[in-house]
Amino acid sequence: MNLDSLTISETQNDSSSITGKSDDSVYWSVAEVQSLLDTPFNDLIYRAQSIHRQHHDANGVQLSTLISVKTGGCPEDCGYCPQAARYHTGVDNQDMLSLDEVVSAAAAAKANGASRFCMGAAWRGPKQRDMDKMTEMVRAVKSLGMETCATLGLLKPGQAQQLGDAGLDYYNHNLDTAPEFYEEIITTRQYQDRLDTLQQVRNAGINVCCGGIVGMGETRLSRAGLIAQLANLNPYPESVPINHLVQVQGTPLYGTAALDPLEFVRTIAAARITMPKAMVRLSAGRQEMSDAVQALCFLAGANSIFYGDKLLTTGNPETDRDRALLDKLGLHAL
Ligand code: SAM
Ligand code: DTB
Ligand code: SF4
Repeated sequence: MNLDSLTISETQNDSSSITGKSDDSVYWSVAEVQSLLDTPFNDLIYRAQSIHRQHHDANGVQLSTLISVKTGGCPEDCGYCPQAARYHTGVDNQDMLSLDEVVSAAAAAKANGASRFCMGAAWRGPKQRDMDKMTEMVRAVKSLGMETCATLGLLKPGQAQQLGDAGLDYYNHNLDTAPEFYEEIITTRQYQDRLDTLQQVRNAGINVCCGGIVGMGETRLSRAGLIAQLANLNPYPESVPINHLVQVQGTPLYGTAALDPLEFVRTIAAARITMPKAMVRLSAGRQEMSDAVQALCFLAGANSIFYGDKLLTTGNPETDRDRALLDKLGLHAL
């Protein structure tokens, strides 16, 4: 670690008030993020909530609905993923959905109150024939008046631009975890490949949606490493999904020791403090979370969720349960 830069960066931290750094381009060392995660819980949540209120509607939650446009049979080896062909998880492979199927799902999501529709595909990355279908889907969903998002894996040069030209608002591509833990989870693509795809998305003028997964057996230091990587992207992502590992039988990570839910809440708070203006999404894993833990996540600065009965292949809380939770907390959809 470079102690000089740590000192400078900490000085920036010290000079700020309890509400933290407000300069968007500020650098966060892993040590600084770890010291955030080490903060007494009440102090951490207070600081996160204070920053949250400076930049966002304190009681607003953005709703994104997911659809898997191409399911299973993926050649990659992501250790958490039920869609990797090499693991036997019981996911039925499904060819690409038709345009009609996608448009009616998007219209239903809109009618339910979602503002963004995110299309996911179990690919290493899209081939050109896939791109033709994807751009058609993006155009059609956009014309319903929804925000569009896609998560299709690694992009080759030119592909981000094609998606942008079709009206794609956000591209989701996660760093997943800290660089030093990454190779224990995925070997078929490198961390740098992900950073390259994110850069292409930026260059094409598309908003970046990038986050990770916690509960994969990583240390608190690795959670700090993930948050620092995200926060130091320049600029940091507009949208930051924090996923809790959904353990799926047949994947290598099935049976990983459970993470203390309060560690998850701390991770959300660190994301909020280090990326004040981002939408921080309480993402996969909500079905297994109590209302109380989710409420703490909103208090810690989460202001977006995946909304709809299914994520890609696994379950998400029923929309009725989510409506009841939002009502109970006095939260409204953005
Ligand atoms: N195939 C593309 C890719 O990997 O970029 C897009 C879809 S992939 C399923 C999108 C993200 O979903 C992954 O990067 C990972 O962060 C998340 N994810 C997948 N399986 C998960 C699980 N079991 N629990 C939590 N998050 C998961
Ligand atoms: C993200 O960060 N989480 C979503 C979305 N982006 C694509 C996916 C979660 C997938 C959970 C496992 C599944 O349903 O297959
Ligand atoms: Fe494939 Fe994406 Fe799953 Fe990795 S996370 S196995 S790339 S679908």
